[in-house]
Amino acid sequence: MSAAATINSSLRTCFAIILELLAEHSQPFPLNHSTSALHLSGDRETRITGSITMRHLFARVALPLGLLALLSCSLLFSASRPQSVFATPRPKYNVLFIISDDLRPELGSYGNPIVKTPNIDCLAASGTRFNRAYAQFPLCNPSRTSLFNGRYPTQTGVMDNNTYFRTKHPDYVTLPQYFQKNGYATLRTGKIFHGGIDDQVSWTEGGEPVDPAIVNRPPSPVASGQGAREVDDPDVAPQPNRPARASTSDRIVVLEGDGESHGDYKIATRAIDFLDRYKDKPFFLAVGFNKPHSPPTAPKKFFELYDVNKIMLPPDFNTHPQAPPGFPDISIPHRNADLFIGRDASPAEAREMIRAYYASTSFVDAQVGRVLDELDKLNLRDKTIIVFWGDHGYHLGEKGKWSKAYSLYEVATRVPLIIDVPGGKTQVTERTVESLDLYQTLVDLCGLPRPQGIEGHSLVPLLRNPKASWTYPAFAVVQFQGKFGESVRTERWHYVEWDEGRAGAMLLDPLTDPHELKNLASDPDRSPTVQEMKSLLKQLPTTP
Ligand SMILES: [Ca+2]
Repeated sequence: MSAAATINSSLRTCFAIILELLAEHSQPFPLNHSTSALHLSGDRETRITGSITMRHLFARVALPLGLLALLSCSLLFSASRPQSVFATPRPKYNVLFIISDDLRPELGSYGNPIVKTPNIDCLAASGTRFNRAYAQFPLCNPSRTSLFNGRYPTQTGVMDNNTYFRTKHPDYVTLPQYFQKNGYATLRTGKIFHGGIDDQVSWTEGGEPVDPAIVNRPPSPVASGQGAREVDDPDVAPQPNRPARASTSDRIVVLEGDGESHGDYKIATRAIDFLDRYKDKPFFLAVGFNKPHSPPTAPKKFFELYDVNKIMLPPDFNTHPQAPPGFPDISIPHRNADLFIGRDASPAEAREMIRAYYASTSFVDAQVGRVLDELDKLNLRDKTIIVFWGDHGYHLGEKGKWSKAYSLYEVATRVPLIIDVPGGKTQVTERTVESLDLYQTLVDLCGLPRPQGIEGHSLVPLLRNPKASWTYPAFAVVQFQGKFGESVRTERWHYVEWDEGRAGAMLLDPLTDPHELKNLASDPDRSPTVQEMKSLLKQLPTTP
């Protein structure tokens, strides 16, 4: 090795040590002070400068400066080296994106005193919990398509569980695909986009082709309004090549042991395998658990965590789905799509079903714990941004409904959302945020260039200060009975209308009416509020 090569090699080593020291003592964003000049989408030097605290001043400045002084003579000899160490790509955080299917925010960390979710609660304890996070559509495929493309369902055009977004928008760059284009290994295990509708090009490993049996299904007559009002949804009715959903979905499943035979256990096992194999590379690992989606499923030991006699029914429980007096009929579909399909739910059966949903939630929590344990074991926690998200809300007997489909009530659109960033601390924010904000947020946190054409708002300001000023409402939409329904949620109000109000509207006051039992849309005293909320709905982007 030549003298110059030896010097360059030594320099790289020394600078690597300095950068490591800086990284070790820095935080990715300034949690402990208010440096306003920090731009998370900026370069590494900006991050380091913005992260300085008094506590770490010596470690971050004095120590590296001392090492720099020792190196200064060597630097004189290296001015002509072909590649500056500063040209080294900035460190990249990994992303671990965990999804739970049909999980509403019924978690210990979200204040539920019964549900046992120690692993997710632990994650919430080291990260930021979003208390008012909302999905953009109360159905799997439209909600996930919206998030992973950073666009509203009114732009993607995906409003059912049959449509693959690339048939309408072949040019979209999905969130994992964007990370892949920026040097990440993108890894999929479990349900990320939708069952039978994966987006294979988004993944370095784990992608699957779309299933023609799913994407070639006819449009949902429930959504389009074609056919009788009570006609079955394709998800519910028997299909030529599919078993009747009523017989597969509407039941409680008890597993043996730790649930090793179940898909969700295997999804976590595959995630662990991915972590082991990709631990040395920047990765975007998406882990999509199928539970507590119907049928509620869990090992016996998780059912035993819950005394059915202590399960409370919601104050607006009904044995069958029905809009309460004073609410638009269209606000609650007459037929359930997931549980109690085409049959009444007695109070005793309802308690058993809620217990099963909780047990299924605890089962997911255990799988989350297995993945996080592996992350810790591999010492990846300090290099990995973790997102935990549910794809939409869920009715557990509220207004007699046992599903999410086509409901724009709070319980159908509100989701659990936790973001754990290395160096973070326990925080809760009450700001209204949208699932699709995660696209911008993760791009920002990882220092990637801002993509074009993406909606939503980076949540980084709220990660830095959960009480930061925030003026953005959360939108959700549905297509039901041929009518377009729109919801807008601010911190103060919740407003919904169908067919621009011609098929009904509702104004809810979350402050005084958290269970949404009283519709104020026709209250003359609330007319200014209704007008204000209607004007917010006009901000909802539509297809360009
Ligand atoms: Ca779902």
